[in-house]
Amino acid sequence: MMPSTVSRFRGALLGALLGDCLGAVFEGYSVLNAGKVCQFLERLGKVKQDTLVYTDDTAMARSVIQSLLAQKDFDARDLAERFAREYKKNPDRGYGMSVIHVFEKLDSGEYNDVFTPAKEQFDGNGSYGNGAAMRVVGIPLAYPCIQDIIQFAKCSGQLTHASSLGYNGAILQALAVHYALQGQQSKDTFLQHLLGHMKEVESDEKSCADARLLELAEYPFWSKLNKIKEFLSKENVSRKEILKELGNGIAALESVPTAIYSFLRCMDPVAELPQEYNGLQRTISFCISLGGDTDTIATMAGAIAGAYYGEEQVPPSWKACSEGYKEAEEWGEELHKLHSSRLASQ
Ligand code: R7I
Ligand code: MG
Ligand code: MG
Ligand code: MG
Repeated sequence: MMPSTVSRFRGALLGALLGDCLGAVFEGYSVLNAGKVCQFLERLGKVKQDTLVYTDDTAMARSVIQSLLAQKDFDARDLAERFAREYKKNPDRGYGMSVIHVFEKLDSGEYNDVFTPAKEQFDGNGSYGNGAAMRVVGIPLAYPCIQDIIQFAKCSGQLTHASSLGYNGAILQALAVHYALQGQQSKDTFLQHLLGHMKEVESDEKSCADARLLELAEYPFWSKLNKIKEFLSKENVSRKEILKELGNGIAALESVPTAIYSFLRCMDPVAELPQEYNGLQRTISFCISLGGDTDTIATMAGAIAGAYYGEEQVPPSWKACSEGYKEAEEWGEELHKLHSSRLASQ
C-alpha cells in the first residue's frame, strides 16, 4: 500500500531522527560491520534501554523546522538566532569543531549581517563540512517548489557554511528528500532528477572556483552522482569501493552522496542485512555499518528513506528509544499542512 502524504512527512522526520540517534552510538568507528550494528538494533526491542540522545544534527534540524513553523516562511535572522540559542542552551551535542565559532559570533551581537561569521571560517573560504546538509530536511517539507527548495537550502546552509562545497551539499540533500516525497519511481528516474539540477547548481562561478581551490573534479556533486549511477549498475560493490569513491567523512562531498547511494541500494534486499528488514531499516543500518560519520550519513539517508517509505516502516522499538520522537511526529503533520497550503496557492 502506498503511504499517505502525511505519513511521508512524519516518516522523513522520524527517519532523520532515528538515523542520528542510532548512528551516534557508532560515530567514528572505523572497524564496523553489519552484524555488529544489527545485533545492537535487535536488542532495542528486547532489553530495557536508556533513551538515545540526538546530536547536533537533530538539534539544528529542529531549529530549522521551528523557525519555518513559527515564521511560516524562511527567515535567515530568526534561524541564526535559534541556532545560536540552541547551542548556548545545550553545547554538548557533538557539534563540529569549527562551527561553534560561528555561534559565538552570532551571539556576540557584533555582526549586523548574519551571514558574515560563516564567511570568516577557514581563512575566509567557509566550511565544507556536512553540517548544512545534515539539518536541511525541513526545507523540502515546507516548500513544494524546486526553486524555493534550492534557494532556501542554500541560504539556510550559508548561515554556517559559506563554501559551495558545504551549501551545495545541502541543496542536493534537500532535493533528494523532495523527490523521495513524490513516491514510487525507479532509481534511474530519481538520479536523473538530481543530476539535472546539480549540473546547473554547480555551474555558477563560485562553485567552479571553490572546486578548483580544493583541486576537485568539475561539478563535484554531479560527478559523485554519476559514480552512484555506475555503482547501481554493478552487481556487487564492496564496502571498500564505496568508502574509496563516495566516502564516510565529515565533508558534505564525502557524505551526502553516500547517503543517497545507501538509500537507492537499499531499495532492494542487502545480503548482509536481515531478510525481514524493510527498506527504511535497511537504509539506516547499511549507513551505520559503513562507519565514519555514522550519525550524519544515517540521518540524511533516514530522511530520504522516511519520505519515500512513510512512517509505516519506522520500527516502534527504534522510535521508542529515540529522544524527541513525539515532536518529529507533530512537526511532520504541521509541515505537511504548510506544504499543502503553498501547493494550493501556487
Ligand atoms: O559541518 P559541521 O556542522 O560539522 C558537522 C559534523 C557532523 O558529523 C555532526 O554530526 C558533527 O559531528 O559534526 O561543522 P564544521 O566545524 O563547519 O565542519 C566540520 C569539520 O570539517 C571541521 O571541524 C573541519 O575538520 C572540517 N572542515 C574543513 N577543514 C579544512 N578546511 C570543514 N571545512 C573545512 C575547510 O575549509
Ligand atoms: Mg552529530
Ligand atoms: Mg561529531
Ligand atoms: Mg556526524
